[in-house]
Amino acid sequence: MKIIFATGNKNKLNEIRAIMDGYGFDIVTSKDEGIAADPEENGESFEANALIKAKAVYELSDRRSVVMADDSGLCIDALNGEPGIYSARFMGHDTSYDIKNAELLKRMMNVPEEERSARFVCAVAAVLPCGREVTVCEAMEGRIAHSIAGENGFGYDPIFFLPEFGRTSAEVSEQAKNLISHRGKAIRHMLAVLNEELPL
Ligand code: ITT
Repeated sequence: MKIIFATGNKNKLNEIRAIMDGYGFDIVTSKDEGIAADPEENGESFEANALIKAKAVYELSDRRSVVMADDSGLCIDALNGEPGIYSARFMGHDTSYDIKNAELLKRMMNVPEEERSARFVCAVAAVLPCGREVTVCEAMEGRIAHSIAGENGFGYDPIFFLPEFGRTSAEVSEQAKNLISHRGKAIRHMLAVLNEELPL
């Protein structure tokens, strides 16, 4: 069974491929399929935006494969949930994550330890060949670190501290992150739903 994943984010795609490894799906991107869809992500939730991305590619596909999309981001409680659904667009889409992370640490400078809670959220949407839409959403809880640390992962990983590991999600291995991450949980949740829904 082929899954067309509607993402242009290579880091996400690497994680998704690793998480889905061994389930027997052939994962291709919309670009691999020659589908150029760049819908406006104007939903008000991660789920809504994931569905917008999946539906835009489904509409242009041959409707024989499952189309999936991931919408994710970092929600910081002390910043009223920001950057949230605007995580990719925060300070501009093309601004480097060194700059974005430094800015968030600055905004969190005087926030005490007990108020530094945050979570990575990941919604995964799927449109099945019959047109049925499914969305799931999962989170990984943590805290905003006091400084940037780690080279693994991507995006906001260097400032996301995992208390149970005593390090940031950019300091743990890809395998360790995928076991506990918002994306790992959401993809596995979606695969369990598909297992029920699809005539495999
Ligand atoms: P697509 O829409 O093409 O999939 P995107 O990068 O625009 O790619 P999103 O709109 O879902 O994707 O934005 C997610 C942003 O949230 C991403 O660019 C990162 O900045 C951040 N993010 C999400 N998951 C993350 C993770 O596991 N580690 C670090 N940062 C993450």
